[in-house]
Amino acid sequence: MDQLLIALGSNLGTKKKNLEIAKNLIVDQVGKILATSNEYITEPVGAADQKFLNAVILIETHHSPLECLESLLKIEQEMGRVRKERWGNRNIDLDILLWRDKSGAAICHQEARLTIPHQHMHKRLFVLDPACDIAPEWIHPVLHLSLNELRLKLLQ
Ligand code: A4P
Ligand code: MG
Repeated sequence: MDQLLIALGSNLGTKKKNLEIAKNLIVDQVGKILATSNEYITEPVGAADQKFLNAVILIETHHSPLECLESLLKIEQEMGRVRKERWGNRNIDLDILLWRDKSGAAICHQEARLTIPHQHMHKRLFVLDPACDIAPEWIHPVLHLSLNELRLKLLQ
């Protein structure tokens, strides 16, 4: 089966609960969770002004990258709709970071609605810290460095 890394982030509402709900929906709609990182409280990067809770999970799936993206967008929408009425903001972000086919080869995907590897992942400690908990040796197929090497570069 194919494997993928998914980054989860929440900065609104009950953040820990949001990650739990998202993980349960991912199990229902995308595939089995093989590994879960620690959860990190992180300073907001960019426009957001509230701290985030970030994590990364390793999933195995029968679905294609685009099918998984559709499921993740649907989950965001399902969760967002509830929050929207209450908080007027989105409370969950689900991004596909990296993809491996059944032979373990890294798969790249390049189009407007889906870019794999995720285009900002190598610049973000809030992604690389949790990713390195569970997949430090995975290679970024464009930069040809492991996630651990990318993380160390950012820490320099
Ligand atoms: N899309 C393309 N490639 C992908 C991919 N690999 N995975 C498209 C998921 N989606 C992908 O995403 C917009 C569109 O990107 C999707 O419709 C999909 O077709 P979005 O999640 O709706 O929009 P967004 O959240 O505004 O953009 P993005 O890029 O996910 O936001 P960022 O840049 O990730 O910023 N600070 C901390 N500490 N922790 C965080 O988690 N997150 C953000 C969100 C800002 N600051 C943060 C954090
Ligand atoms: Mg996103």
